[in-house]
Amino acid sequence: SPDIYAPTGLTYDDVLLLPRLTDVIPSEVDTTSRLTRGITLSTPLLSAAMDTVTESEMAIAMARQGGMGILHRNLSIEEQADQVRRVKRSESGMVSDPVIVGPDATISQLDELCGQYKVSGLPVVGPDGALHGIITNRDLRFVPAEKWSTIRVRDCMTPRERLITGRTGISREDAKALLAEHRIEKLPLIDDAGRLTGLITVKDFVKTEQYPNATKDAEGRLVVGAAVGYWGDTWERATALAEAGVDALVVDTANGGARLALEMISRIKSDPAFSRVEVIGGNVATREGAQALIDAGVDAVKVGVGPGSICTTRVVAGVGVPQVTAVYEAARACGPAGVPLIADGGLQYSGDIAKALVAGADTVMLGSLLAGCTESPGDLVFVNGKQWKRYRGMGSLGAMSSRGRRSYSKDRYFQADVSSDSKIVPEGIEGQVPYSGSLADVVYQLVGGLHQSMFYVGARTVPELKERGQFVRITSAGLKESHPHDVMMTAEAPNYQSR
Ligand code: RVP
Repeated sequence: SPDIYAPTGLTYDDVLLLPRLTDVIPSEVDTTSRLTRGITLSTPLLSAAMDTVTESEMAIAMARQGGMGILHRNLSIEEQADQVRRVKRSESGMVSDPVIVGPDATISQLDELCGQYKVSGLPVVGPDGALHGIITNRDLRFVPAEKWSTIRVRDCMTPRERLITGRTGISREDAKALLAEHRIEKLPLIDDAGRLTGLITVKDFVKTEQYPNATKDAEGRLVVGAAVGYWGDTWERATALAEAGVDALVVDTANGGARLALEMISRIKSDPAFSRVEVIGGNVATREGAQALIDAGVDAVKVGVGPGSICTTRVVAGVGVPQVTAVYEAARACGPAGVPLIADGGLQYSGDIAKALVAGADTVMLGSLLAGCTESPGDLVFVNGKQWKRYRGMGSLGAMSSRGRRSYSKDRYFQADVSSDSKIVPEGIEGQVPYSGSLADVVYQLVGGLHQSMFYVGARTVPELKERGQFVRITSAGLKESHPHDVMMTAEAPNYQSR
């Protein structure tokens, strides 16, 4: 019989990268990497599908920085699909499916729509699709609030005759010129029959220039992923997300080797309704697990059983593989198959990103490192004069029980059949992380760290890093030496907090 004592498992803190002779400098490296078969990121970072990490605000911020967010699934189907739409509408060369309002809607109804989609004005469109006008903040400036429930959109809008419009298919440059010439902020696009076909806004041009590395789809919209399960209403959820324009679905489970999850992947992959959607499967931690996902047809394999900062799977179930070994093993299946690998969980510092890539990953997924950002869901909490944000495992009691605001994710831990909260066996904890400011600043430090890694290793590109990277195994004395030691820290660095 085979030896039941498998080889040693190593994790990020067990290894360091060897410095190599180099003529690369940090500012000239290129961090572009493949997320899935069909999506490439200029920043190889994903935000975790967790209810204290990724909703639309985080997903928008991640895509702008060249990464991507995965919307969590502790939401109703409608709520989650709505989050997808918010990301897809947030900025693009042109919105092909803009939010609209009917001429007979009241100003109160209009205000609600604007709030819901975070926009400042809407095209007014009749039942036949014809453009009647446009209504923006400016048109409402002199309408007293007490009249909002009775006055109608058609009475305050800028009507069609006074509107500057563009033709369907107008070039970026021409659109920009029209906006500038007429000093307007929104340019509705119409076809020969006068029907609204799209909307271009000044804000989109500004954003495009502000975020040159943003991850966008073929139509210029930000990309977004979303988590789904493997049973119950999963099919309905996946369909609603695809209709809302999601770019990638993550069949999100704590055990990607489960037959039900593998079957869901095959089913989604073989249905033409999902032909434009990338499918990510996980989580696995072995070569065998990765191969099963590849055989099921995934576009990327997600690796990580138990490394998460809030995860207790390894102590509750005694199951898992230290993350560097897990990634290395899974990559032995992913590499030959040409399927990208996502290293999910357990990253504590920017240096862990390069370690993950050298071990065999193409991108990494982050929870605790991003949960403290302004863009993550939840309010700031003050404890002992310091600012924190709540962060909890999706397998924690709070996330899986009815005391959570919503709970649709018990099946991530295969406990969907558990009827009462007292019968839940949690595999995660609830906690808090220090408030860390804007995602842009956090990503700047993370990517900056990766640039430094690539410089030391002498790699201009991620494939070069994977080729040239070599590990040295360290001991606990080596780890102690790696961190600041024998000094009392008197100032906090933006990329180093002692824990
Ligand atoms: P970390 O970045 O170390 O905080 O880990 C985040 C990852 O942990 C998630 O992407 C997910 O794979 C995993 N997770 C989420 N919830 C739980 C749990 O409750 N056990 N684990």
